[in-house]
Amino acid sequence: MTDLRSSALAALAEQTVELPSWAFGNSGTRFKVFGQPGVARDPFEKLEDAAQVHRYTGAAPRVSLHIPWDLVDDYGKLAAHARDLGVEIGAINSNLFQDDEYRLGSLTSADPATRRRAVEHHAQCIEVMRQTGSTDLKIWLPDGTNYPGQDDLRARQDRLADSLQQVYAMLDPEQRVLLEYKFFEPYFYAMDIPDWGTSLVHCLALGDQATVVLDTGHHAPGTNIEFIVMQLLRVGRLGAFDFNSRNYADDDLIVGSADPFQLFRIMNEIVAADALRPESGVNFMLDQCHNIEPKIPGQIRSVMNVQEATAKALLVDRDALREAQLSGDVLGAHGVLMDAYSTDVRPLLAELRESEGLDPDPYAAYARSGHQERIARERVGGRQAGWGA
Ligand code: PSV
Ligand code: MN
Ligand code: MN
Repeated sequence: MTDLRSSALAALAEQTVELPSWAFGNSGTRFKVFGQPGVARDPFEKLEDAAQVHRYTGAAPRVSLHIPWDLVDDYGKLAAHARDLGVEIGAINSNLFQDDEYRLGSLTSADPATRRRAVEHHAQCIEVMRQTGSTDLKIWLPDGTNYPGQDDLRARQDRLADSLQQVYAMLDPEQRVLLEYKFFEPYFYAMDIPDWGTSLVHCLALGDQATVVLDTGHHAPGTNIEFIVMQLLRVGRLGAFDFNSRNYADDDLIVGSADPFQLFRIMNEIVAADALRPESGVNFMLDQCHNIEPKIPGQIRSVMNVQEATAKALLVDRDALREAQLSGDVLGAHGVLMDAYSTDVRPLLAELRESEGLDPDPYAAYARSGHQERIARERVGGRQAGWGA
C-alpha cells in the first residue's frame, strides 16, 4: 500500500488537465444565457481566469482556444500573455457550426466552394497554432443530415476524407489533428462523424498525426465509454478527452458530477495502459460550460474531480487484480476495483498539494483570495462564451 501510495503521488504530480477558454465566458442553453458579474470580456481575461485555476490546483497549465470565438489581432501577444501568467495555449478548436454557408455541410458539403472555405478556416487555425506554439488542432465536425435520402451518406464520407486530407497536408511535423465524434446534434438523422469507429477510420487513412478525441458527453446513454478508451489506447489513437458530465445528452456539466464511477472506470483504463504519463500523447481536456455556477470555482472543482478519479485509479492493486482475473475469481477481481474506488483520496491529494507548496484545498483557497469579488468589481460587461473578442 505504501508503494502504491508513493507511486500514485509521483504520477499525480505529473498529471495535467487542459482548460477550455469558453468555460470562462457567460453561457447557458438555447433557452437562456445567464450573465455573471466579473465574467471575462475577452480572450486575455479568459487566460487570466484560467491562470487562477492553475494557481490553486497546480494542475491546469494549458488553455484551449476556439477560433473565431477567441479572435485577436496578435496571437503572439496572446501567447506571451499566457506565458506571463504561467500557462500556455493548448489545442486550437476550429468552428464549422455557426456560418449560414454550412447549413448543408462544411467539410462534407456538395458545393466545392463551401468545402474550400471550410478547409481554409483550418489553414487559419494552423496559423494560430504556429503563432501560439500549440500542437493540437481539434476538429469537431458538426455536419450531418436530418432526413433519410437528404444526401448520399457515402458521398459525404468521400468528400470528408478528401477535405481532411487537405487539412492534414497543411500540418507541421510536430502538429497533430484531434478528430472528435458525436452521435447526434446539431443534426438528428445521421451525423457524418457519429462515433469513434468513423473517427478512427478517417484518422487511419490520414496518418500518424491524426488521433481521436473522446468527448464523454457524445455517446448514447448506456455506452461503455471505458471500452472505447481501452480500444483507442490499444491502437495508439487516443489523442485527447473532452471531459464533462451528462445526465441526458451533451449536457457539458462538471466532469465527475453525474457519474464519478464512470470517470474512475475511464481513468482506470488510462492507468492500466500507462497512458497518464505526459509522453503518452493523451491530452486530458475539459469541454464544459458553467451556466449557473461561478466559472473559476467550477473549473477548480472539475480539475479536483479528475484528480480524485485518477488517484483512485492509481490505487488499484494491479497485481491482486491480475491474479484474481487469471484465477477466474469474478467477485475477487471486482472487489479489488471497488476497494480502490471506495478509498477516500482527499487526504492523499491534500498531501500532494502541500508538497507542491499549494493550499490543500484549492476551492477554499480561491474563495478566500478575494479574486472573485475583485473581478466582479472591476470587469463590467462580460459577454457570452464564444464571441468574446
Ligand atoms: C460539440 O458539442 C463540442 O463538444 C465540440 O468539442 C465543440 O468544439 C464544443 O462542444 C464547443 O462547446
Ligand atoms: Mn467536445
Ligand atoms: Mn459537446
